[in-house]
Amino acid sequence: SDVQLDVITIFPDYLAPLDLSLIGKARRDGLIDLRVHDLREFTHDRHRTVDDTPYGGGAGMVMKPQPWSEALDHIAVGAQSRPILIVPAPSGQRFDQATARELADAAHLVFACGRYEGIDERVYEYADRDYDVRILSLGDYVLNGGEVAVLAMVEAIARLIPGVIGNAESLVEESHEDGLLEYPVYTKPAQWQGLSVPEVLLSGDHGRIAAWRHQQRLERTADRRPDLLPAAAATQSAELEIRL
Ligand code: 6GU
Repeated sequence: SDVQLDVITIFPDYLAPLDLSLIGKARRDGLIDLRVHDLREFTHDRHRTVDDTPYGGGAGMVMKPQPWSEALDHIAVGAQSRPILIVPAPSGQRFDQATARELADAAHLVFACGRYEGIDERVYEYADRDYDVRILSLGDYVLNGGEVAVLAMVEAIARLIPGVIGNAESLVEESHEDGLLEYPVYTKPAQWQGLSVPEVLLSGDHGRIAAWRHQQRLERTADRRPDLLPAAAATQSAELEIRL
């Protein structure tokens, strides 16, 4: 695999969790080459300025284009293939499991973390020369900057890269892979605090268990995420057609 991931940020410490757990292990094993770049290293003034006031007025500050162009050039020189530039922003297209799957197949992803009111719009046009640019949003709420969104996106993408997760089987039975939410799970003891594990799970009848779990997934999805049901139904009829 050996995928290259670069993150450009003014808060490199925000990305420290990427040293931990499965992603940290994948980096140490050489499956993922992840580098975090401090945008301020690409400034040239004494105060290492990355922002300025917006033309046309308005609230807040805008990220200056110059440090961004130099950081993007630094990463693009000698890139083995045309990288994808991901800019996390609430104004972007939705990042979902299908997006994660698509991006997990890429050889080189670069994440540009914006802060303040955003990045000077010309940076997107400039980046078009060397990058496939994607503006992506986690959902309809506002974070202070792209860093936390990058943590979520990198985790969603990296765990789909072959070798990063030991048990590849655990990937297929998950929420959002076939459009339905997961079934409820239980472990020992069978009785706890006066609460029982559903009898069917103790029956040893694998056919009944599979049917029960599928029914639970349908009920749970209808209850919590009814918006997912049309797409899930489409996936199920497509799977049925393949089997026929
Ligand atoms: Cl991807 N970035 C930021 N800054 N805020 C967000 C977001 C992304 N997704 C939802 N809110």
